[in-house]
Amino acid sequence: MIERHAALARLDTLRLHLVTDSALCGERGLLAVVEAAVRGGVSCVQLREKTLGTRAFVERARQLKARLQAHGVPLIINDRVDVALACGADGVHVGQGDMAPADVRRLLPGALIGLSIETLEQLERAELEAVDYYGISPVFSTATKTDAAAAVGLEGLRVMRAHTRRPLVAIGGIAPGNAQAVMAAGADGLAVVSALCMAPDPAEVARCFARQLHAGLRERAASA
Ligand code: TZP
Ligand code: MG
Repeated sequence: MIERHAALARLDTLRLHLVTDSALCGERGLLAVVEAAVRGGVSCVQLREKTLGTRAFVERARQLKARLQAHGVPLIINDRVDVALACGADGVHVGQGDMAPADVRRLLPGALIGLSIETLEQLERAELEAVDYYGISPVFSTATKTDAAAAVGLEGLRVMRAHTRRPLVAIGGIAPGNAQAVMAAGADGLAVVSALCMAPDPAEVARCFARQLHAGLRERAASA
């Protein structure tokens, strides 16, 4: 029973990720966008910095960790286990070419570990690894990640759902208009970059995502 409660708590955490892109946040800055998105219901934040030097990355991660801790929202670091260790992050998200999940687990035994999955073969291999959730990537085409793989679409997501019991977090082209369909197709959570970072009102857009996401979960439960 305790394990089931832990699993449910983890699902709540994974529901709505804000994945950051500081350039897309514009002049108001990353922290203001994060604060607003958290007010609107974002359940975790993944700090993704592709160009920042290591020292600046750690400083930003520490700052963000302090803000998020005050709201009880976990911080996940994209790619960089060293940065996660330095700032005391709650998790790490790695891609297929990053540190292997088993090594991340050795370095950060208690961390939430996410792994990007682009194909069914990758998913089948990952089932043997110590991973907490899969980032299904990309579900739709996106201009935000220029080297993203081919989009798997809703059908690809359904196929992946049928192959694993692990939580699936959909990323790539996720917007309020498709959030319900993505959840109904089998996602357990949504990870969003541009629709939140570029939103004039990130709190309102996060609320909208939360409504659509729960509608998708109800739709899935009704058809089960
Ligand atoms: N990984 C796969 S797609 C993507 C990442 C980081 C970018 C998603 O950005 P957006 O703006 O939500 O489509
Ligand atoms: Mg990566």
